[in-house]
Amino acid sequence: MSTKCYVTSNTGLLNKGVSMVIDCPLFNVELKAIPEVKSFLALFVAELLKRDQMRIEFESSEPIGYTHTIYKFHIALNEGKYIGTRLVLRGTHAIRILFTLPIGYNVNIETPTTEYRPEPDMKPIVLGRKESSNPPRGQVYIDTPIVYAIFGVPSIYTHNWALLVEGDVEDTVYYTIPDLYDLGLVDVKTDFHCVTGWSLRDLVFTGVQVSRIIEDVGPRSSVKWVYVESLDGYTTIIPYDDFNNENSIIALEMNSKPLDILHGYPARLIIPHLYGWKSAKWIKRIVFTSRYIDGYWESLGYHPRGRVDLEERFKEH
Ligand SMILES: Nc1nc2c(c(=O)[nH]1)N[C@H]1C(S)=C(S)[C@@H](COP(=O)(O)O)O[C@H]1N2
Ligand SMILES: [Mo]
Repeated sequence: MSTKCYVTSNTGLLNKGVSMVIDCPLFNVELKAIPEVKSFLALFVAELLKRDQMRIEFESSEPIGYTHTIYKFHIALNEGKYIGTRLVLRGTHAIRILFTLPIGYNVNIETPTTEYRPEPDMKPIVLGRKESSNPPRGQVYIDTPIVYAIFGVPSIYTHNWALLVEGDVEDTVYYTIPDLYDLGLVDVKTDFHCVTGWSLRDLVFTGVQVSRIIEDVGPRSSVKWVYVESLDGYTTIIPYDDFNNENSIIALEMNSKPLDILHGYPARLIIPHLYGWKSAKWIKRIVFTSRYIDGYWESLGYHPRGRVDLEERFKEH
């Protein structure tokens, strides 16, 4: 059972009462039914957390696309606290297991742990998809947008809102809303794909091409990643080459109107060829960096890049 696990933490997790995530890739573990899932979990937990008196409670299962499923369990601790467990399956194969440890609970992990450090994948980027009435693999088109706000909708004070762009750059720049309009806007007509399996067709976003911002700040040649922080505490990370795509924009409008507050007003990222969780809403800070850092969903096992055409839903090792 011994495997190498990653340990990660960030303020988004802390907001959720989680002090750290232990994320363990699994290889060739076939589980055909829930009882098998549960007994596998019990074994794994006994090994990793050195606890054998445990109550494991099933919480829910969630399909992710057609091929993946997340099974969520609780391992009950004292005082109503619990260790959250997410078992990620592709078909009948368990590919990762993640534990979310509550604040104030310490474990001695005897399994070797390390930090997740992917190299950005340099496979050429496909620009958009050819016109097709079929959604990408594992996705279904729906008609009405679903709003996601994992930390709730933040309060926005437009008069003192500014977007800070910094990191390994020649010039740090703050943009107010008028500053962004002054840079000139472009329209991007695109489908939008949430990793959980829903897609929206033909949305029109209007905003500033990120290449304009890149011209302004001048990222250094060491830059490989772009880390994004939002007003609600949400974070995500994008490979620099995917960020710097001609279809990537800092969107201010959707379907010819200023963004609705629920969809990220005053500004959100739109990176059409990546799953929706990379398109952070209510953005406040963009950091160019040579170093990979997990954002919120990446710390819960989701892919460092998230390309839709390659179905990059979860981390692969
Ligand atoms: N700040 C912030 N940005 C976010 C999220 C969020 O919870 N907070 N959810 C992400 C996810 S998972 C998706 S699919 C899209 C959904 O965009 P929508 O709410 O405009 O439909 O926003 C992304 N950006
Ligand atoms: Mo999503």
